[in-house]
Amino acid sequence: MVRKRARTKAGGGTPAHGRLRAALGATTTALLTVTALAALPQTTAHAADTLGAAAAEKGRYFGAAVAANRLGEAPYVETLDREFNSVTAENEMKWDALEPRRGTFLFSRADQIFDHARSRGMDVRGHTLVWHSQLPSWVSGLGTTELRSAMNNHITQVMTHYKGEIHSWDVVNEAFQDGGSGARRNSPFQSKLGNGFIEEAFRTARAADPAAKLCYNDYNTDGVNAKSNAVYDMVKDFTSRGVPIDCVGFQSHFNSNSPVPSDYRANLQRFADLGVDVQITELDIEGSGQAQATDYGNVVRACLAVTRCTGITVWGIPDKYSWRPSGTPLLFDNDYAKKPAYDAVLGALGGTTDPDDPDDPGTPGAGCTATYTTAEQWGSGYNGRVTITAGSSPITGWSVDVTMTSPQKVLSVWNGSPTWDSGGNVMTVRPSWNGSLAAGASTGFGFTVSGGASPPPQVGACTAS
Ligand code: G2I
Repeated sequence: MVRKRARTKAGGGTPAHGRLRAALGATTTALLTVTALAALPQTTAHAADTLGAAAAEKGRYFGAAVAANRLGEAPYVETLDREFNSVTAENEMKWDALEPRRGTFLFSRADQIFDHARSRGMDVRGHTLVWHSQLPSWVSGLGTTELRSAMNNHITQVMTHYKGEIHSWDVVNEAFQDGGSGARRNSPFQSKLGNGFIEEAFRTARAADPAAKLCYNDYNTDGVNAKSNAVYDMVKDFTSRGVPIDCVGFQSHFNSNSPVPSDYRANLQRFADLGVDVQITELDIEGSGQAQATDYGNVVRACLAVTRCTGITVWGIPDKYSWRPSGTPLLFDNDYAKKPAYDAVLGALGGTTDPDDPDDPGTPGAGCTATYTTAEQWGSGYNGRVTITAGSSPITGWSVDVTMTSPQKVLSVWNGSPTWDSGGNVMTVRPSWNGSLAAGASTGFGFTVSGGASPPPQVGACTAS
């Protein structure tokens, strides 16, 4: 059995949830230590230097979507194994892959990914049980009674195969329409089983694997809008009636037409306030350079600001294998070099890149990067620190926008000169005395905020002069 083999290899068969709980316990201690050290000037604390390790120190997982047919490529596997501690099968656990003919289940491709991950101690996200897309035609051809039985059988067979080993399952994916209607999307499930199909799928899933977190997953629900309101109402209804649901997945596919919403964190928080976990499940952001890096950093900071945001998955590893490669939306370039977006994510997670690592060039070319950390926090405020690092050419000046959330106010700024926008919550910080930096050199500024220990500020791109 795949499950038993994977458990043995994973070392002692600790179930995914047990390991997550252990990581959370360790995190509390690690956070206290880091906070205490950060308060002491001149002290160097060891910071994690991979995405997975840095996220684990914050009690989160950091995952990637993986394709089975890339597992023979050395740099792909090297990057996956080094950086990530959770894996989602990009296509291999979808209905057309697992049950192409009624009652014939083909697990080998999915098991390849599952075994790779579990044998290395990574968590696995299950994606996805009930979805209108990548659905074999035999399913769409069924009548109501047969469709109900096929849906419940598919959920039960697949979840039983991986029972106790998948930390979260996307039970239902993309069941709501885009646009302002808030209506359900038309699909064989919707048209034949009606609104109740979602509830039925979740009840069947709970019975099949009680240890798995059961998620509803969708896109264009990342900010507050008609579609996310409809999902919100469904989750609220489910939790009030005891329908089993544990998490909501926010796919977070962003580009210039669909940018990171300004109320991203607030939207995650309102779902968390319903008593479910939230997860960023398919993150990718089209773009390049500092603009892309800033967006990635902001997404990570939003997750960290929401206690119940338990992890982030990026939808692929190098740009060339993204489902939309021309948008270069991922953290690694086509040669697996870390992009500025990688540095921003690692920085936001509290890790640091290793300056001696030849595979980690940081930001190429002129320019600068800005990374944010909270140095100290107390009941009603915090001290923030922004580190400015020059790229591969010297710079003579820099500027960074830092945005606070009302009613937060900045009480003081050191090692930087602020100017304020008319609304009073965005400050543009320029050097006081520390504008000239040699290539690769760093400086920083700090500031004290009152009016709330969270959320952390949104830190924009660094502009060099
Ligand atoms: O479209 C992006 C994602 C939106 N949310 C749900 C995700 O499951 C979805 O993933 C994408 C995969 O990244 C693509 O790789 O889902 C697509 C299908 O809806 C996947 O594309 C398919 C191609 O359309 C097929 O032609 C191809 O055979 O990938 C298949 C396997 O490579």
